[in-house]
Amino acid sequence: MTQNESFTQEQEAKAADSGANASARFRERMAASAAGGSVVDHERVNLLAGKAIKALNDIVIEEKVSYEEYNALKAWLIKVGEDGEWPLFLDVWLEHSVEEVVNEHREGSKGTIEGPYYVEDAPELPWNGTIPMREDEPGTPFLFKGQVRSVDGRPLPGAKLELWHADDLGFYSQFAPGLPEWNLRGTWVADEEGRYEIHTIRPAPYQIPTEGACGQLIAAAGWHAWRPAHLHFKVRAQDHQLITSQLYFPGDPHNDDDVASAVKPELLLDPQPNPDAEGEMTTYDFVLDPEA
Ligand code: MBD
Ligand code: FE
Repeated sequence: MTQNESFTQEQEAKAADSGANASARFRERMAASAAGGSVVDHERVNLLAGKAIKALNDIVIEEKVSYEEYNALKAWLIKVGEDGEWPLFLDVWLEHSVEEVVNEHREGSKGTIEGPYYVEDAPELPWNGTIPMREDEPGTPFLFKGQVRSVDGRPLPGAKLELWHADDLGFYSQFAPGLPEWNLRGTWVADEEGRYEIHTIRPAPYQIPTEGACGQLIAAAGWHAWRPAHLHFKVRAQDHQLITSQLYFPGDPHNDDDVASAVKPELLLDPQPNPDAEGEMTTYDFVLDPEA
């Protein structure tokens, strides 16, 4: 049994905040980028909204949906908004398809979804820095090292790697309360050969909040709420396309049935005992495509 399966009520309440906080943070980011809702032209809205509405109507007709079911849907959709869980819902059940089509032609490293818990401007650290964490941060020490290169093999000096991940109980700073602001979030600047050496801890498997609307859907459908343990990355270098990715640990029971469908075989790490220090280490190189 992992720690997540023995959640206390207090921990459940903390997890519930995470979904709602993601809504507020997303709204702020959209306001800052001025992209909120006005950038998609009429023709595409007509096409996409039209197709989405038709797909739902087809389901109603094919499956002979009852008024009880229709009203249950209406009540649930209202609750998703009230609980602030639209970012959670969309990132868990839709973002993976967007990521797939947008990055279809990439030659470099695979990416995957960003999810709801990214925060810009995490503290900058040297190429071999230790992630901000609490003095008594629980978890196995984890050394993650590698190199950022272009698809032609050229190292990319000064590349920036942002890493964010959950703590040993599955909580993200700035979304669950009671954690230092930048806990387990940082930005590493690669050295003159594009190399980095990140000192952190291994994250725990993660259960999406179960007490809100998304959890209600999962329970009602008889699904599960688990994501495998994962590290989130954004990697950028001059004149190259940004990669948003996640990396996973072999043997995690949820690598094959991630609730967010965001695991790819290329994203599995191979951690080994660290011969020079306590804990584990692994290497992983990021290969970036040049800007289109
Ligand atoms: C996460 O930590 C996450 O990465 C995704 C995709 C959805 C919910 C929580
Ligand atoms: Fe995550």
